[in-house]
Amino acid sequence: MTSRPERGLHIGDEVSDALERGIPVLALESTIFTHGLPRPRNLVVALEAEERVRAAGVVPATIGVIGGRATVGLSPAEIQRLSTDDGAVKLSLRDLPVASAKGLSGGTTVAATAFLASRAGIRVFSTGGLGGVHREAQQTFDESADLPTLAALPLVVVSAGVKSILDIPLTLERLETLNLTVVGYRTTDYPAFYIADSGFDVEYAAESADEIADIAAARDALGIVSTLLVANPVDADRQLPAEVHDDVLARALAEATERGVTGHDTTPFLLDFMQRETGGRSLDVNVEVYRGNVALGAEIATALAARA
Ligand code: PSU
Ligand code: MN
Repeated sequence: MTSRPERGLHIGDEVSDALERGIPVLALESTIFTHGLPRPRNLVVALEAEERVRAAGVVPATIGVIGGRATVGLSPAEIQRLSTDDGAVKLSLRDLPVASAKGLSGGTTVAATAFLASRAGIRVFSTGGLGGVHREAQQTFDESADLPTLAALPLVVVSAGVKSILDIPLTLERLETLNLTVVGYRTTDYPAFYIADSGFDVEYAAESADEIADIAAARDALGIVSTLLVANPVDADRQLPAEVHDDVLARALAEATERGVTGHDTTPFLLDFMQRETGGRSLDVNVEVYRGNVALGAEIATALAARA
């Protein structure tokens, strides 16, 4: 028999050992560095995130697909390989079977990462911004698979809300429909990734990682299977200035329409445009936001592991 690519989930040794021993683990996605951030900063950011997690006494599990193998806990060499691979594809949940059978490599979106993390038994996942409902979704039906996927998984996911490239009020409506619990971290202002306050509110704030762990534990005790979303805003003094943000966003949206960008290309296109047109300023904010989410995710993973 010829050898076939590995079909199931591969869990790295360090992650599998940590899960067995009850050491906290934090999942991290890979689309952020295959399709969200430009080279060479993408690799720096991905490796730095892992370092930060480790410094907090938590084991990082960066998730992605290498040569068809869905991997929970990529090695630094695998992260490097993915971050420089021109053939790396953007893999949402529905793409995983094809990637696996065809031996493709790629970055996993929030939806795919969350699914694989959950299959491995990981409970906390930090990302930058979630996918959500795109502007004009009333016509295009473009709503990220992140939302329904997270609605069916028992995770805690830390993000800085959704980017203002999306329709934020429509996204908040869908979070409600899908039974996704949302808490702001020390605020009820819902953040819009580059900016601390989108102008829209959530109902509840949580004041600490411990309180977030309490809410997750209460959810589990009630038998509710749905992700707890933690919206963690960037510090107001580090956000993208409002004038810069509004100007570049308007131009990004116009350019996407003009070029007819649709479907899964939309998010990477808009992010890339924002980065180029702000001369890297939005990139600095992006990195800052991600650092904050990784740090909070590590604290939550620790708080949850302490009560197991
Ligand atoms: N939002 C960001 N940065 C990103 C993404 C979203 O601010 O890099 C990525 C995430 O991996 C997310 C995916 O899961 O884009 C959503 O893509 P889509 O809208 O095609 O579902
Ligand atoms: Mn989409």
